[in-house]
Amino acid sequence: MNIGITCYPTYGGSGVVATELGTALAERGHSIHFISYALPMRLGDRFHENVTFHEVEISNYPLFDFPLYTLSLASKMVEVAKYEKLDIFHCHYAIPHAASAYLARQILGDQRVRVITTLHGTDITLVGLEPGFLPVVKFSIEQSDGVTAVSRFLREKTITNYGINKDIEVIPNFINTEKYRRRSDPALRSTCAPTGEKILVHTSNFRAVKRVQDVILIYDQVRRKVPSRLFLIGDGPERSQCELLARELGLQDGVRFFGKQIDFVNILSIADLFLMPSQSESFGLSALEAMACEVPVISSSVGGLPELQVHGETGFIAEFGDIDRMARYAIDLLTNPVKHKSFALAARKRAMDFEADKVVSLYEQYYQRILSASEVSVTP
Ligand code: GMT
Repeated sequence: MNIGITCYPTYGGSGVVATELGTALAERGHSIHFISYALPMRLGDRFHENVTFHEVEISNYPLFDFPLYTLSLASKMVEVAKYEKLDIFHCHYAIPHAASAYLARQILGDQRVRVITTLHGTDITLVGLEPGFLPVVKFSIEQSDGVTAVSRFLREKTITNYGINKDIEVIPNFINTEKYRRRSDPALRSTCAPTGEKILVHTSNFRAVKRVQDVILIYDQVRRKVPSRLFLIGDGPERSQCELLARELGLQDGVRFFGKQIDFVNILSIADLFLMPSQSESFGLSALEAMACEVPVISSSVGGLPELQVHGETGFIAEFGDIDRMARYAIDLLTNPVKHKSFALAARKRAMDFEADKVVSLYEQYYQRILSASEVSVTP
């Protein structure tokens, strides 16, 4: 198939899923065309024979106070679809990609490119609900030929929040368990935790919904009982506040802010616990990455997290905001080596349920289903 994939190229789960999906499909022989305003972050480190990147240029004519990305993207989609004979536009994150794809499909007319929209999270639970976006989000989801959501939670939210009467296929996020696996590195471990401290990790885009301040407050309780260090990976609007909080609590020796990192399997491989106290999380891809590296997860109970991790087996789940309970769970696991080991192995086992190969096949089958439902011939 010839597939155009549009996603945010920046640090974030939806872009990671789109990029990993595209490269996996390319390895299966499909022709993949990424269409975005910059090279997707995880695409830059590899060359793929069947992958092409098409950059959307945004006009900055002085009349336009605001960049008209939605239109520039639609025009680029039309161009790529014509020249590359695309069968499908696969949009990751509805805003504004699904609207651009709708426009492009209308312009293309007879070429009948199918639009598939994958909903990832705040496009439905937060931003999409703003009055300035809602009618367009609802319309472009309804007009998509196929819609997928990364969890059952997100499918239900889409149906109830928008009153959408449309089949939404749940296709969960996935992980390459060969790449994401624990690799013992005693040298790194002793550099990062020289006196044998336990290592707690959190990775995110440091947006308010991730509650990174809660991560620091949990750690503040943990380190009183268990010698430990906290590693924070990622960056975003809350980072300065978090650095300030860590300093105010006198934690600067125990907390390390690594900033954005592309490949952090080595850090996950020396971690003892992953913290995800989010206020909103439709799936929790970074928790899955940790689980694949045998790191138990302490998380909130929001959104799709209970569909991913099993309370009392792969980690623990607590009410969002219940810092004390999360800290107690963390201390319990960090002070019980036998229990910790069994949770670590269960986390890895659970992660295998989301193995990339299986889930990429689900997407492939879904593409075929959408194409055949609309009686279109597929290019090989
Ligand atoms: O929805 C967002 O704010 C951004 C998006 C992203 O690009 O990281 O995150 C969502 O998509 C991820 C990949 O499907 C999920 O793992 C995250 O749970 C989800 N974030 C939220 O729901 C807050």
